[in-house]
Amino acid sequence: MATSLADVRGALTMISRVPFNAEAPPAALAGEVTPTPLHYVRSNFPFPAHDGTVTIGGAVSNPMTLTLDELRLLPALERTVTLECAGNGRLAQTPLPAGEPWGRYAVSTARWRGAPLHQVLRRAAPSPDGLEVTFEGADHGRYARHEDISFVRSLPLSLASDPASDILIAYEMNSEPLNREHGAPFRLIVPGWYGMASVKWLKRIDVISGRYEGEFQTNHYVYHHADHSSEPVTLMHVRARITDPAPGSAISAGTYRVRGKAWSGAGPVTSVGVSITGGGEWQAAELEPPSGPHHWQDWSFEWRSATVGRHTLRARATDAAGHTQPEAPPWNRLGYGNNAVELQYVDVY
Ligand SMILES: Nc1nc2c(c(=O)[nH]1)N[C@H]1C(S)=C(S)[C@@H](COP(=O)(O)O)O[C@H]1N2
Ligand SMILES: [Mo]
Repeated sequence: MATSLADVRGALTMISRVPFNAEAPPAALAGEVTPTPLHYVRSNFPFPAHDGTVTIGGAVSNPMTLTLDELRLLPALERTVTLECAGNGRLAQTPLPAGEPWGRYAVSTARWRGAPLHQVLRRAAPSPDGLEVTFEGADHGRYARHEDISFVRSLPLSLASDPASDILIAYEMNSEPLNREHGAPFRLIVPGWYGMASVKWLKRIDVISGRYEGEFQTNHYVYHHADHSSEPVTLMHVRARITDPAPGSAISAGTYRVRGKAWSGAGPVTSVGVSITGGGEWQAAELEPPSGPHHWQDWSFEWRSATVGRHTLRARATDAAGHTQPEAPPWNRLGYGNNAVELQYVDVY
């Protein structure tokens, strides 16, 4: 079933109409994969026109322009990937930073199919002094102090040409041709990274021999910390979410199996702790092994003898890199990367 913009707008919570930004409903996190109409949408500019080709150039010895059909001729790779906007959770930061007022649902998971980026790059034959690769979307417009810029991001050439990074030029999402809001006819998918790296409506790929310093690389999508240090936004921070009981729900007294999701851009989640008291006391949840390298994991916790009254549930994940979640939202000027432990209170009857 193809999804029209009207369907999408009905299922999602609108953040802004033009450019179209919309948050997923809690149901987006219910299953292994988020149904396409429930997948959050983030765009910096109005949806663009696209001529159906992508050009690979810059410091390469074999520049080329490829159509969708030509991309489809390359061996296809399919990967299930959790995508989270770096601004997810911004509303919980204090003082509130500028930027789209995302609540907690700018996160979703989809099955992407496309051409492996490393194969496309290999055919173009990057020159030995190549350092980074820039990816340009067809979307553009007025932004910050710029009259008219397009959405461009870069990645290190070493990462872009590494088969193990699983970076795709994706043309299918959940077994259907990519739709307009998610980047038709094709987009980049960079597993493990916050969503800004996954450039939609991909139009140009250029190998460059220096560092890319465009607006969306060195001004936006940068952590400007309170101490004035800064660093680029890259991998998704480790995070757990309670999905059941749902926010604001009431349950009956007794035993209840609490369920949730957990994810991290830095390798699998290795443990999830649940607290039902506030103030600490983390008890180990049962964590499902990842069913793929790049998507969220299920966890559950047997909550015994829930007594009548209000209870405070929290979940905290730790990943393979040893990172865990902070208790308080980390503040930075543009409000990125908030992975603080979330509180969900539940009324028991
Ligand atoms: N061309 C283009 N690609 C883009 C963006 C954009 O504004 N323009 N936004 C990025 C951001 S910030 C995110 S979080 C993801 C969101 O992808 P989705 O809309 O498919 O969920 O797209 C990324 N790719
Ligand atoms: Mo984003």
